[in-house]
Amino acid sequence: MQRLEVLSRQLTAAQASEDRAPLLATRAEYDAMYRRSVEDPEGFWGEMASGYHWQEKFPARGHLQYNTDVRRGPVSVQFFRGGTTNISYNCLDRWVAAGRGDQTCFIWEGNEESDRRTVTYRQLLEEVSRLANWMQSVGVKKGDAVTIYLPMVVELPAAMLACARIGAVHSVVFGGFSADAVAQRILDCKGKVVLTATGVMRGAKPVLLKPIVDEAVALAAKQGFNVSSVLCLEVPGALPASRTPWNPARDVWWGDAIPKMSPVCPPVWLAAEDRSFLLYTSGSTGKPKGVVHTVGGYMIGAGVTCRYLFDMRPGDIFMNTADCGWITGHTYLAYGPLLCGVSVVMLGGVPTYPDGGRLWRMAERYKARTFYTAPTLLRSLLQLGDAWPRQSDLSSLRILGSVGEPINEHAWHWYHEVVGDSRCPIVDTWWQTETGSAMMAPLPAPWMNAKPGSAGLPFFGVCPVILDPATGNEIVSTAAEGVLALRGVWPSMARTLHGDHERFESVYFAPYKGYYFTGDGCRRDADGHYWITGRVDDVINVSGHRIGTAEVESALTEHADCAEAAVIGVEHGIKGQAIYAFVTLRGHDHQTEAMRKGLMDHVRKVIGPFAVPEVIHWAPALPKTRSGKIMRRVLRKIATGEEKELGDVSTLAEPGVVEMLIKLRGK
Ligand code: 6R9
Repeated sequence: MQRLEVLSRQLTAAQASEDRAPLLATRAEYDAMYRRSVEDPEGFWGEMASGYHWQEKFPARGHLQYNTDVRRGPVSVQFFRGGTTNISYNCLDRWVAAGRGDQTCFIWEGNEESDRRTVTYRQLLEEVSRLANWMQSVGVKKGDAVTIYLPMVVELPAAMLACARIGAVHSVVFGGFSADAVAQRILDCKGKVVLTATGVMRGAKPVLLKPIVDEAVALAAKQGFNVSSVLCLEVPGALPASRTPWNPARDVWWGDAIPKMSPVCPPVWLAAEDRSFLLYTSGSTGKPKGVVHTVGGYMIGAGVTCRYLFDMRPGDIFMNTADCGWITGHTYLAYGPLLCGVSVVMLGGVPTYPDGGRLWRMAERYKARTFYTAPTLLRSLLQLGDAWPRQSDLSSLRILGSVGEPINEHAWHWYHEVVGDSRCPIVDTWWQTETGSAMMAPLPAPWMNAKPGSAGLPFFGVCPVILDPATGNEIVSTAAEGVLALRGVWPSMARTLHGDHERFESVYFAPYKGYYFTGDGCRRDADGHYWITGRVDDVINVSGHRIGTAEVESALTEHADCAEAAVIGVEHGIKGQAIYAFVTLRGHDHQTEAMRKGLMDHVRKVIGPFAVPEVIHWAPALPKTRSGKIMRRVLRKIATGEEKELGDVSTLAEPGVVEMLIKLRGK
């Protein structure tokens, strides 16, 4: 029986390799291309970019100019200088012109398994053009910011592409963010137009969106900034149109306005270094960073990584569980796959609704070739048991991708053996909002020998270096451990932080002069494979969402009863990390469950549900050094019950605090 199983597995493996030769068949091929990419980035990327449509071609030489060394002057990076293009043209028109207009572009399922929709490349081009025409009709011009606050419906990537078509700079705000957070983002980029929806069902839970936008717009108005138009899509389920709050002077129904627009909208040709979008992400201070990406470089980074890391070819079926509110949804759901002409499978609902088999039935139904997800979701799926994936025929799968956090060995093996039947390489892509596209990954090639939990080898053009955190010196031996930095430049790297180039330089380029500092710790093994060990700054990773501890602390301390707060990340079986907050109240006698709930509700209101602390630990005082710095290292040990390993506490101003906090654990 067992032998039969092994035999059938080998057969499928043989079939898998038969149906398509791997892109980089040998290690030598990768090495040669990699060497070329780092020795002559200008020539290499120029050639890579030539597979795309450029309205005006950039010169073969002189198109790349950069400085990443703060000692030599301002940080600036320019790729494909002199070229003009449009990413929406490359994602859509190019395929329609090539006779692929009737090919499916998006396959969508909503909250209920019976909610299904497919959209072809031609249909999407028309929808995008109508939206682009509407935006132009309300005054949106090249360079203007547009806020997109939509659930995962096909209209979300369509809205992004519509902005790209006319050179508007989109800022997609994840649907889990609160009104305060939406307002903060609208104010930062001065987005006069907001695209949203009535609301959406997530499992059995309705999530309202339009009322949140109304509140955010009112908050922005209080600060003196007026949003002029809100386009609202009616998504059936959560909030009927008739009960949706409405301001006729400002609000427009999507279903009324968009079908009336012309389905033809010529793309605006943009300079390679024009802005394509903004995406807010967390850093180690309370204020989110508006990461700025550009038109040309981002496009090439997204397209080329899709080609080589996921082997995407026109007509392939690619399934991605990411939300467009995060960078993974931008690069590997909206843009990259369409640049490669594939059909993208997307889910608008909860991945475990109505049960643990939902995603696997979708993969079977649409014959997904590649499946891309995050370790946190894998951990919650594997908990539900092997029966769910085994109930579906997953023989169409060829490549499995992972992103967002280091994948633990247990989840890796489950993914590889149970989901992939030991046949599919796991492409564990390490990258960041700021890098724009994947920087390291095991390539999906037979020679790769990917190791469970390792982010593999650098992608073309990427030069990872491991620095000694104390001296800042590069550790040159192959086996090394320290902080991860990147040397040189790559096309899809962020160019600045919106409105704050100084912060861009100080966060990424000042800590280690001459390098881009990633904020991650990393180990390189004797084979040259990279292992990400997690953030070295005050950023935590909850279910693949980046959250700054300072953001949660500032939300807590805004609460009238909170005197002080210190937030740390603790290990969590499913989420990777969970938020653990120590809170000092004004007056210690209110340490009640109601107060706890009040604080949690406040964080929900200021940031959103995903940032609510898992634990609130009452702290009459916090352990501080004599210079007043909170000793987070001590807090981490107290939170996890490892107080025997507190380490050096000689700098503590009040040693009694530690005892007190230990007594209050679990209270
Ligand atoms: C793409 C994305 C970036 C941070 C990054 C790192 C962690 C992402 C990872 C990973 C280990 C991987 N991270 N992918 N850690 N292995 N494959 O997630 O962007 O939301 O900006 O987060 O996520 O810590 O620095 P972003």
